[in-house]
Amino acid sequence: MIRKYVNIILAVVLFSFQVIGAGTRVRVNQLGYLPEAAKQAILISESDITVKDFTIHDALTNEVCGQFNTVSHWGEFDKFNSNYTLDFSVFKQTGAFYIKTGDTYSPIFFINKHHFAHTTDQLLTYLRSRRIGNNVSGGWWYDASNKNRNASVNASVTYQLLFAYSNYPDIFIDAYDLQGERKPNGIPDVLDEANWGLEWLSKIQYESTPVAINGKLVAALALGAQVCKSFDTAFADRLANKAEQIYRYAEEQEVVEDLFEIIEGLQEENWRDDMQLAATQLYFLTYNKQYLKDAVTYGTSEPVPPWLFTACDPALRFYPYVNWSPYLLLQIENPQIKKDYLHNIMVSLQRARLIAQDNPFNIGVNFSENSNNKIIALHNMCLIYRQLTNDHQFVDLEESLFNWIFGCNPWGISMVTGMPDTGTTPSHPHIKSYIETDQIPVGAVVSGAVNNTCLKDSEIDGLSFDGPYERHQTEWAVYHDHVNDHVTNQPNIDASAGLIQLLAARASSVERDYLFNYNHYDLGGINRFNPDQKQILITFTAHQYDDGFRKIASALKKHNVKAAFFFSGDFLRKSKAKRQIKKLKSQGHYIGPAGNHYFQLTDWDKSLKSDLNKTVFLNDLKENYAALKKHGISKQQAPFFNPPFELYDDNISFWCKEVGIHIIRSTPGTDSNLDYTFPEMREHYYSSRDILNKIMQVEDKSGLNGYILQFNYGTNPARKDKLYKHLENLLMDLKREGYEFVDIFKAVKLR
Ligand SMILES: [Ca+2]
Ligand SMILES: [Ca+2]
Repeated sequence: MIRKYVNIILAVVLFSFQVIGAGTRVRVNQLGYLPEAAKQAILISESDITVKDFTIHDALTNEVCGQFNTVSHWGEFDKFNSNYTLDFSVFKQTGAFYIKTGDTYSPIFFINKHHFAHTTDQLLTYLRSRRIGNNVSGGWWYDASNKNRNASVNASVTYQLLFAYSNYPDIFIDAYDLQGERKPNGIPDVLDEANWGLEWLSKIQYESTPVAINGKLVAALALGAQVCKSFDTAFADRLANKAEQIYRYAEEQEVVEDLFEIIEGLQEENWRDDMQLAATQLYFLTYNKQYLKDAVTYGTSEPVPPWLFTACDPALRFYPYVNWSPYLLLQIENPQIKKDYLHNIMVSLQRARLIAQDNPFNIGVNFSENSNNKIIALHNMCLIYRQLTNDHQFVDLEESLFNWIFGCNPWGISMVTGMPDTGTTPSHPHIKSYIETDQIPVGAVVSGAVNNTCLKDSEIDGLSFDGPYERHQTEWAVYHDHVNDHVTNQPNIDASAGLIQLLAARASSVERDYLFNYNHYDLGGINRFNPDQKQILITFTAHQYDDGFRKIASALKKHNVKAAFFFSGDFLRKSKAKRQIKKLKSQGHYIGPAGNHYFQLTDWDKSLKSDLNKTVFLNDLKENYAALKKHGISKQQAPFFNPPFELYDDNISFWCKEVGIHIIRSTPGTDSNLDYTFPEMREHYYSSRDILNKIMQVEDKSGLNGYILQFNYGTNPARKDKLYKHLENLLMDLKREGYEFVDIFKAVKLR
């Protein structure tokens, strides 16, 4: 017994005396981790420190959710004297969390696969916002700071969209049409966007276009023909003919250009990679053996991506950053070709791993221009390799590259504007819309960090920058969130297109049913769910009164309805609440928070109460969760919050989102929640008959699909005509009309 006691004291002493020095930061992937994935955070410190363990806490309640000693010391790196990897792969809870070690805290991060469900839509929205011209004469996507046409980048973006779709056809939604209008057209939006690219690319004067671009045109058009076949045969045929026509021209062209090697003014110096992909896509389109032969011949000159073997290559010297041909050829039934390409891919990824071993962030690229494009490209190479071979040896590299993009980097910044909306993201990007109007579009990937040596003599060399990120610059990697830095902080569409593939892979782990968010939102709170389903969610709220308990519980039981109950902290602390909540829990109902003291959060005009701020609000909510905990209900089980009087604003929704909570309220229009009124309120009084009639009127007129009907759990004794006495009949009537009553998780599909 004594020994055990001593051990406990030692453990406490060790933990509390763990000294964390100045300039210590824990970097995480702020967008989030998949529950089943490998999960790592990186600790960097300018001081010489020892880290042995860390804890993971719920972002709102601060409760310890896990304690870990899975810490590995990386050693010194550049100006950071201490670097550690904190591994929490075994932690699979879902929600919003932070890491704490000593007195250092990480930013908040999320673990939840559904977090990835709609990220590709956001990136497509960004691309849509880059459209210019029209698709009759040929519209294109422009990049960050000028509206020039760039056929090379447009072809690569188009190809990447088509490639992402062909790998993950099920995850893309249909909310927009070809013109980019918000109108579903039966075609996944990623293909509408690809179509925008294909229209222009198919009209380009290829006779006056360099071979490197013509190769890209062929690859995009041929893949477009393959993918679009099932949507529009005529369009697909047109693309296929054009692809072969350009290919025949480009084949002749290469012989001439080979003598000159690099055309004046063209930044890109490799073209056989483009012709290899062109030939490969034509082979998969036509199964003409000559194309396969061509692909193999072109491939011999560039077996691996050159940028993995160079230090300071200019942005587009080796473009595009991934040549998918080797990965596609891995799939054909020819043992020699298979083996050759497998070797080449392994050489590329092993080279990347060697680079990654030299830095604590495990990043396998050299920091030359457009490093984020390369990081995303390498990630996608690891991913596709793993999927094709089932060899998982590069999965750590894959996750580290993904983590870097979303904040696991020296600066702790996500490299994508506005993603996640709760995170630290570029706030001064070098992009025209921000420079001219202060607007930052969501989903723009900035070009990324560059090695200090490569920056020498660049246009930003010699400019002085200040701000919180400067402390984290190293010789290895320099990044400025500054509008004047067009080298590291200028978004580019190529990287955003590549990121679609990355996020599509994560989104594909989400069940199809959950991919499409049909919820309706008001000020960031859910006020209706899928209107295409004949389903209703029944909710109750309680603070002061509980007289409805018996009737409500029995009506719900009788009709086997799983409802959602929102209780204030004051209610939960009452002694009689215990028995009621036990019963409701045993019947399978959801029980969640309604505000600790049920204080009004905003005025009726939705302006925030003057004494309310984020800390006050979150502390109040925390107290409500503490009261729920006493009834054995954790925050994890209760992520939906129904604000007092259903009053809230955008700020409150955002604060909730940051700590992993969703606001939900009733669907306006049925007056169901007016059952608290009593006759003394005169013209503001609503009898049960009034309310029930109104509900059935709405049903009759437009249906109640996806409606959230909210009632009061108890009401003022002055109201004698209690609506809950009619609940059983109401449920029966609605059932008779064909409605299904669903529980809150099934209704809003956010978990
Ligand atoms: Ca569409
Ligand atoms: Ca090229």
